[in-house]
Amino acid sequence: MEKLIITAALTGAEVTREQQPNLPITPDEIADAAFECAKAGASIVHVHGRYDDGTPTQDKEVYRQIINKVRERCDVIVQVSTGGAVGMTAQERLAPVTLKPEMATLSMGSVNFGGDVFMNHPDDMDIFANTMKELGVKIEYEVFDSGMISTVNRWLKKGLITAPLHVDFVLGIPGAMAGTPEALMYMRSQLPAEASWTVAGIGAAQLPLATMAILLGGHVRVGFEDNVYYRKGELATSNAQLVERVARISREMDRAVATPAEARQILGIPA
Ligand code: KMH
Ligand code: ZN
Repeated sequence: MEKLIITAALTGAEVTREQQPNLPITPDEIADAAFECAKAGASIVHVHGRYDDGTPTQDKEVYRQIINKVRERCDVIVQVSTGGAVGMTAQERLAPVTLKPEMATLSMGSVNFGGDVFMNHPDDMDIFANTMKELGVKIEYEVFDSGMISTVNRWLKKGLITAPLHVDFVLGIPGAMAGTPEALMYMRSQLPAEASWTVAGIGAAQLPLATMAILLGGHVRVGFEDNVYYRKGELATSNAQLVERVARISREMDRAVATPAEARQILGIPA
């Protein structure tokens, strides 16, 4: 089986220091967390910008610092968020892509998101996809609900996007697709042929869905953006602790963990 790509979603836009005291916020803290996660087996870091007071931002300069500081510390694929935070404009959200990171996310539709609505207008999604294509940024299609994988398939059929595709199933957001084994099996059954996939289980769904992905030949995303606990009632001490556990389970199951160079090869990112 293909080696396992582990993505560490280090910060997100919603989690606070009150919920997770070890949440990395500043570019230096994010770079430290990226280094520790890379050491533990992550080959991708999914990053969100924050101002020093914790407010989410898509400010290009904040992302520039994050990317440069991560690169100074270690070799890992930096994947910038274009989801940003609920309520940001599409233009704001797209800003970090102009830095030409190796990878960026592209949310494939609108969805209720806890008590909010995460808006992704089809026209904006088109602009995001075209910009990423033009700049040579590898897209990770973020799929929160079943209609979004249909959209990936529709785009592929129309020739708007081309293989090799990499899809991330984000499962367990209140208002979106459930974080259950059945939901993951359905999503996987809808994947275009040859596409690679990752699962990001939210909260308590993180570990069971990660374990399923290891078995099924998918890839895994863990980290504080999606889950702040190590187990019920016990906060994780770091993002790296969550990465380490997934790497350990994978190795125990005889599935080796990909290095960043191997992940680039699997995803079709130029070295
Ligand atoms: N913060 C969420 C509203 C992404 O990074 O691409 C969206 C999000 C998706 O986190
Ligand atoms: Zn994100």
